[in-house]
Amino acid sequence: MAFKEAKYIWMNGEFVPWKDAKIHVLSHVVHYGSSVFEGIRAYRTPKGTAIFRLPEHTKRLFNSAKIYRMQIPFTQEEINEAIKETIRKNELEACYIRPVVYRGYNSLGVDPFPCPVEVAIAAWEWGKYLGDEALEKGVDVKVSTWNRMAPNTFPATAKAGANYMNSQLIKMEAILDGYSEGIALDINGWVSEGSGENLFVVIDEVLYTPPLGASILAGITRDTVIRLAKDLGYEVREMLIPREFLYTADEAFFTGSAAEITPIASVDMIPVGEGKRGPITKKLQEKFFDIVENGNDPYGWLHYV
Ligand code: PPE
Repeated sequence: MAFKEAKYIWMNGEFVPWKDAKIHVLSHVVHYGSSVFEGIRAYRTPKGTAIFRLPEHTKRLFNSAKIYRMQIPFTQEEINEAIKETIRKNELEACYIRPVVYRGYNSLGVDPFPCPVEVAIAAWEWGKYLGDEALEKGVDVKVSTWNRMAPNTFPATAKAGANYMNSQLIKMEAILDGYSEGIALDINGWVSEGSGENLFVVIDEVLYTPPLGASILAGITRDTVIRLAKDLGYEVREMLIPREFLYTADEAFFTGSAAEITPIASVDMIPVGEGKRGPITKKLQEKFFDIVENGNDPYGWLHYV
């Protein structure tokens, strides 16, 4: 999906034209993967453009940076404001927002400390992550032959660029094998997550999702769905999920800022439930989209630009 380019990108406190938002090829990040980032959506609501759970995303960005000893030269409030300003400056309504913090240009060698920590914020219009029909029909996925990274190797709760080398292995294998997405197991064989999504299964009206200890990103959409499901009266269990639950579940779905709530129709060619979006998945989607698109937000999750 080629970019739908916007006009400006915020770089270290200033707006530069989209085409000029460049870094040197010898920047530390290019060689050693030294970046952390966020993926956030803004929605068009009757009361104007609103960013979904902005402070939570910015906080996670700062935590990711903290884990990697990157000192962000801005406050969280400044980044929140810069994100809003990026949307205004580009005159965007519904859009995807990508803040990235990276080690820039000074010298090479693994030691990152001599390289400056830089920040960029881009926003652009981005359609449905797993295809236009995915939200209604669901996607066909496979369990990846690649595992998610082991604990104490690449910290999974840091949203670091380098983690996405593992995600790319999962995603490329899935695509080349004819699937939309892959589900990775952790190194102990428990269900972990998709290449860019968290995962839930529904069995007998109970929702199950892997715990943070299963090498997952602490997804903000995951947190959102847990809250919505509980408020709808469903039980939610965060627990280690055996692979075979994917085959016997009544329903399964992915969550993510980009993927939103995407039903899983089949896993390894075995239909999940009836092989289409299930009723609880649909109910959760309706609740979610009523908040982000109609602005019915009792949770205070929308931040108007
Ligand atoms: N796990 C992974 C590995 C992941 O990348 C994401 C988001 C999630 C879980 C869900 O987290 P959250 O967005 O907070 O609910 N993936 C982002 C990047 C996707 C991409 O292709 O780039 C996203 O959804 O923005």
